[in-house]
Amino acid sequence: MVSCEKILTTARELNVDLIGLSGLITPSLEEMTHVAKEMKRQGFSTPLLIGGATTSKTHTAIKIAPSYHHPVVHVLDASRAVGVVAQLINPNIKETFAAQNREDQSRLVAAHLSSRTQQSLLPISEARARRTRIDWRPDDIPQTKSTGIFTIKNFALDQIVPFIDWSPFFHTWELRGRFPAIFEDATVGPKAKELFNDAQQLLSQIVEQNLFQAHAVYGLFPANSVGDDIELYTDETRATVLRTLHTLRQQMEKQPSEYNHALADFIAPKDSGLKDHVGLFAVTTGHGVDALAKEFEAEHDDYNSIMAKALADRLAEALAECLHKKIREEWGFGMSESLSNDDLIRERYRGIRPAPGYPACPDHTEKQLIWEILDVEKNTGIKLTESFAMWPASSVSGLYFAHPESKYFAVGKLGRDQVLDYHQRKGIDLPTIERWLSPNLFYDPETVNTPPVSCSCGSSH
Ligand code: B12
Repeated sequence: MVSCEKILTTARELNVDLIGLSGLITPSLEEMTHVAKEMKRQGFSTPLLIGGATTSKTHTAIKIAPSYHHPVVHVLDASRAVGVVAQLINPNIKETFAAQNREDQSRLVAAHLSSRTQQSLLPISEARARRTRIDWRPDDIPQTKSTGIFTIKNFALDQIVPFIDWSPFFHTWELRGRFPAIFEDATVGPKAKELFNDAQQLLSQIVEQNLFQAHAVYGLFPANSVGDDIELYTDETRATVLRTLHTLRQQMEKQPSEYNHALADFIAPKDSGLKDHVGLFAVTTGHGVDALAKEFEAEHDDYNSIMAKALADRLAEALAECLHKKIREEWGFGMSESLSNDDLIRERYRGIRPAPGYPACPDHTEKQLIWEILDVEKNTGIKLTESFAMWPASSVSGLYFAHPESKYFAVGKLGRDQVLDYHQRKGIDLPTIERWLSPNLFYDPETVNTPPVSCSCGSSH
């Protein structure tokens, strides 16, 4: 979320020893390569550290390190940064460390290339022939009470709290374990308890004083699938397409009894004649978080600043869960549910809630459609940045599917045949879509050596 220019200007001004980049979602990966290229162009020699949920040693070796001629080091865990930094700034050992890092990265590149030649993907036509087999029965297609767009401003925070999944809260603080069993852990138990108590105290203050504002917008739309796309209609006559969502299909080779899933498989096909629906949503609990975090920072209280942000993230996920429950009820099939909070956290309910960026729909640009259809910025104040991150950070957006057989899966690697087809379906030029899908591509767009395929967009690629 910080521009390359700002990072590099600040680094020069402060004459820093190292630059560290952190990437939460896929678009950050491309941005990191851009920063590395800029560092080379501007003649930097500062080592570059890479970390964050979406980064990996292999990606760093293949995509980022070749763009910069000084050490680029992937650090899995912030607690290991101290050891790495100590070696990178020690004049006696930094050369040896850098050489070892380069050697490790060459090995990773070689391993990656050889694993790619050993794997193969199904042609997209074959993967489509192996789409999820669903016996489309009218009884499995719930009819909704109401379709359209609904906005909830200032959702009561105390109603969201019971939906919090606390396990990821401990991960933020680098404590591994499931809540509440984590309290019994001999090593991390006492620390976890202390953190939890502090969190409860701050959370009560946030709820009582309404320090965060929670907003949500959601919509249920008449929808049918057409191939790998999902058409949303303006009304139940289904005569006019409102917008089309695009899904990506698994192309990995599987056992004959297994299917190659795409999310579109879970919506009734248009030619089935069944009147299916799909839900879209965006929620935030992030308004007010920066102000509170800054108050703590002004008092040099980093602990509570991080605590405030961690609580806001938990509330955002909890609001998505709470809204999902409400939508299952509006959709009819949720009325008979009697699930505990633990059942909700373990997703023991009918239907799924995939979000653009998650493994079942790795294309972050699909968020743009959600923004346009639900008028998300106007209705909730959540902005979509150029790299499709959401601001405030504590925000979640995604889709709701109701079919009992809908499930989560990972799309995995994509062949060029599917990407060519996808760029046409979305109407986004090929290099742009390849950039967004870069971590999922099974080929290197820069060195693609397959014969040009003539594409019905009019050009040959
Ligand atoms: C918490 C979380 C959230 C929270 C908070 C997000 C935020 N404000 O930061 C909420 C619920 C709001 C959220 C939302 C979303 N999320 Co989320 N989220 C996570 C989750 C579960 C944990 C991330 C986290 O905070 N971990 C704790 C911190 C401490 O760990 P960390 O970030 O990995 O950092 C550690 C190391 O990596 C390292 N490190 C990190 N940076 C750096 C930098 C340097 C220099 C160094 C040395 C080390 C270092 O040190 C840290 C401590 O060890 C991950 C899954 C996961 N298990 O990682 C998904 C995940 C990051 N989210 C994901 C996605 C897709 C999203 C959404 C786009 C979904 C959506 N459509 O709504 C949104 C995006 C939000 C936005 N603002 O744009 C995906 C990203 C996948 C991708 N390829 O893009 C993940 C990986 C889940 C998944 N498996 O698909 N998310």
